[in-house]
Amino acid sequence: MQILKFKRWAAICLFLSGLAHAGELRVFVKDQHAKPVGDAVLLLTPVDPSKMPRLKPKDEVVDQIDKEFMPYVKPVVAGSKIFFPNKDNVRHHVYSFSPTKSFEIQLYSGKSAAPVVLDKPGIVVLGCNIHDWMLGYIYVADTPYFAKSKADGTALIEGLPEGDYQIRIWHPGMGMIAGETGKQVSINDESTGQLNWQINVKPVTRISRKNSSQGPGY
Ligand SMILES: [Cu+2]
Repeated sequence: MQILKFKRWAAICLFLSGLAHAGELRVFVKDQHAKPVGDAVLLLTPVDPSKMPRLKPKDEVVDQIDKEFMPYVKPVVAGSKIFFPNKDNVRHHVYSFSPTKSFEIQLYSGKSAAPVVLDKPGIVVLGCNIHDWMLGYIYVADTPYFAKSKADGTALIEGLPEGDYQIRIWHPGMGMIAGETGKQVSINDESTGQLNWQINVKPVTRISRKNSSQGPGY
């Protein structure tokens, strides 16, 4: 009886400590030339499907600034509402023809448009009918455990309960595949896991059109 009580107490302590300290994983993303890769999305899925928490959709923002989508790559959890505020003093006509979600919205300067709900996991490619160079990506994740790599190639996925995870990576230079998989990681509450990942990406050239020659109104 005494042992049983102790075990239950130990189990409660373990549960509480699990809540207090979640694990984290730092991933270093490099390309085929060993250069750091920014804008890569890292996603972790518990190997045991019963450990997958319910997704909590959020309100997210993809801005239009200087005739570009900001950020260029935006990972969001499935079900999230995406707002497209227009910070430019010109009009934009944002569209997606992606199977994940197809939509078109007219964005007038200073007016807010209705948000778009992205409930299906996958990739949404954003374009603009007025500025044909404008290109952006929304990665709609089917897991709450994700992060995007910074320009130095590092991504930190936080708030991970201890356990085993399948990890995926996606980058615009990998095209429309859902992500490269195959790696499994074990997360420990007490330490930060480290993982190096080298991916093959096609070069993505982005030219700033901040001072585009097109006149006002465009
Ligand atoms: Cu535009």
